[in-house]
Amino acid sequence: MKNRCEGCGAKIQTTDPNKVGYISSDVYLKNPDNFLCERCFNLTHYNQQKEVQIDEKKFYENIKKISQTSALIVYVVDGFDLEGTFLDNLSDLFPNNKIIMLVNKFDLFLSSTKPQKIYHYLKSMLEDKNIHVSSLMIVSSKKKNDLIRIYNEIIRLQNFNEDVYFFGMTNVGKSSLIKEMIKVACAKDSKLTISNLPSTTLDIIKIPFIKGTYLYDMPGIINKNQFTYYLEKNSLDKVLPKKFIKPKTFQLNVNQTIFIGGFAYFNFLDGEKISFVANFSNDIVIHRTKIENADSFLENHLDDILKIPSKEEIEKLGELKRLKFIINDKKDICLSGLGFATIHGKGVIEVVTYEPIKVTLRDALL
Ligand SMILES: Nc1nc2c(ncn2[C@@H]2O[C@H](COP(=O)(O)OP(=O)(O)OP(=O)(O)O)[C@@H](O)[C@H]2O)c(=O)[nH]1
Ligand SMILES: [Mg+2]
Repeated sequence: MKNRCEGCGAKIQTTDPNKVGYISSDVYLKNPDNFLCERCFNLTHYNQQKEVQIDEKKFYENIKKISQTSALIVYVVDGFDLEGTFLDNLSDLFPNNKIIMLVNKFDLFLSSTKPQKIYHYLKSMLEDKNIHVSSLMIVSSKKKNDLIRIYNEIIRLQNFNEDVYFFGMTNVGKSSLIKEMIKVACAKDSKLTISNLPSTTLDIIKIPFIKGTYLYDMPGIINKNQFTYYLEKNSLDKVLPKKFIKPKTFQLNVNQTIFIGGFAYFNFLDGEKISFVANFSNDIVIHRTKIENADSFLENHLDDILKIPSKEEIEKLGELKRLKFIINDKKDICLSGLGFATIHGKGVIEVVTYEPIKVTLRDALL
């Protein structure tokens, strides 16, 4: 019996349907060359999910081992959640390895967006945090040219014998990048499972690359500060955009509120008229109302207007928190795993969202 699922890397077993790597013995005996576990089969064909646990201790032991080799690290972040998927401790994890940093999902930005803006923003973020990478690229796993550029960069930096590890938080697109890159650049197919469910890849998957070296797809680091961690399939399908995001602009007066579905609301507490640009998935309802109605609005109109998240998801998200931001120029307020609002003007904004969610203020990216 080959012992790993080629979709998620879990150890294949035929005994417990509730544990990872399960294939029924019937299916296994009928087709012993099919090395997709039941969960990957369902994710690929029906997009059904089953809750899983990653073995974090083993994950960090693996990182330690990799950091003691001269492997090349391809570190992936999500361009639409830069702050939420950026790892401040990257240099501690891989102090001696060469690192290619990929900012993925650039296709979600309007076609007029200049990649240089994101490039310069990240360059200074890396400098501020004293993190050194060998190269920084703005890419999309959906763009053939980008996949070839990534391949060429790997070849340029990979010395004789060195393996390549794709690393980053869950859902940033590591498996998609590997799968598409080897298809385009090496004409090879892989069975890697891709889904919008966090923790699709469960264990390290080894894929033959060039000149006897290997590419490794790693499980993503779990991020409990991101909305996606708390969402089920229906909401994930709406929150994670499949195509580019159409920014929605509002002119806001003081004492008005903007709801981002039932995920968060922005109260405009003080200041002169501001412009508010919502950069969130096109399937999330953006709704304006009066501040005086805001707190009750969430409770009263979750089902008929705001739609998502569901009551069960809200229960998992826990208590609401309130954060005040003073805006005096052009700033983004980012909600991890959801998107960001760009605010032009001067004023005080209160963001109300759930306790675990990371909220960051930055100079406007675009
Ligand atoms: N728009 C867009 N979506 C992408 C891109 N790359 C990946 N995705 C989507 O992002 C989601 C996660 O992709 P995966 O490749 O499974 O991500 P991962 O980093 O391997 O995730 P884990 O295995 O959970 O750590 C899927 O819904 C993909 O279709 C991209 O370049 N653009
Ligand atoms: Mg994966």
